[in-house]
Amino acid sequence: MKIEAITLHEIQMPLVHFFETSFGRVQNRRILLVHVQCDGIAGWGECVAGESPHYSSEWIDAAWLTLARHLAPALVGRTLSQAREAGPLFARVRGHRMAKGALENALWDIEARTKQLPLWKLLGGVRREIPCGVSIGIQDSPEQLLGKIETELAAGYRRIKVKVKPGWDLHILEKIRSRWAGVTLSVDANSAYTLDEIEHLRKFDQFNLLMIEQPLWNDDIYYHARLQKELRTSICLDESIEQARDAAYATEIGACRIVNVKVGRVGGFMEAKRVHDVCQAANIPVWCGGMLESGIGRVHNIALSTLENFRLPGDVSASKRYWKEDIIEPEVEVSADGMIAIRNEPGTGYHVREDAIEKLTVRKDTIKTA
Ligand code: OSB
Ligand code: MG
Repeated sequence: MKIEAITLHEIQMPLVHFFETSFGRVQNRRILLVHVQCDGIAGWGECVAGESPHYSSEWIDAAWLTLARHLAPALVGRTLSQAREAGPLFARVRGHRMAKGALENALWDIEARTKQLPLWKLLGGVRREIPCGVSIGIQDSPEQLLGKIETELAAGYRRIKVKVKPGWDLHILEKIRSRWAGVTLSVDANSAYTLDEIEHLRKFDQFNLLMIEQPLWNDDIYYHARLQKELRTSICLDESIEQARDAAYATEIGACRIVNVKVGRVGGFMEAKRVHDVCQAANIPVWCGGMLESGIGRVHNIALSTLENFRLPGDVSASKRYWKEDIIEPEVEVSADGMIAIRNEPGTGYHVREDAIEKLTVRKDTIKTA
């Protein structure tokens, strides 16, 4: 793979419904896509950084500059035989994992199609279908939330996750459980609590939750281990797992019993596979998280979810939950029993609608050899 040019695109797409977490609400997504041109074959990647540095320190405008000034120049003009060789070329740049992941994943896409292999197989996947859950944000009222849950259960989703924060937690869970005593239910706090609130967090135990995701600080592992000892509910770490070493440390000290893997958060497929492997060896199940991706990031999440230790339903759901019209063809669809069937064509198995991307693009920058 001789890398000839890298083009950054910012596209803007409104979400079908706003998405609110403990750190804020988003309605209009700004999405950074990378297009990598190799000799004869091109690939796409999505940088999952948000509109603001609230989920993590990364955000779209910082990722754009990091890609344009540092990461893309480290790749253009080089010849790689495998996508996994990209990581070491980025090593001089600290952090900026979502930016790195976007480029590395585009290279995996290219490598798969060059080898005429489905991406899921190249990654080492084993599943031919994957179970799907939904992540439902904080709503304007409890009634609105219950209405959303009803819709998603009717659509077949196998796990409901609701966002929580102080003031939108126990009373909401009571309402959900009194209507649906048996559904598989999780909560995600996105770091909204502190260790002083242990008595409050203990009250979550009565709701028979599959997990509580990232209750404490985004960069903490140690205090989550303290909290896990006090709770019956399993803790799942999201924000604080940025690399395989974090997963090793977290599982070793008992900071969680489940890990959320987001390919962007850990810097690309290679590190995501390492996180997966570390957790598998520690007998900790993982699942694939989501970042309100367009179709490009979404189908990468689907491919990753075919790895063996992705044992729980992911936040990988149908295109139409997010977008009036997605930028891939076909769109991602979920069956009535809450599964996504894995396509078997070379690459992702989905076609990127470049005409649609051009129409949605609000800025563009190409980096190539001088
Ligand atoms: O914490 O999992 C999270 C979206 C943006 C930022 C952080 C998170 C989320 C989600 C949405 O929960 C998952 C999805 O893409 O549906
Ligand atoms: Mg989360």
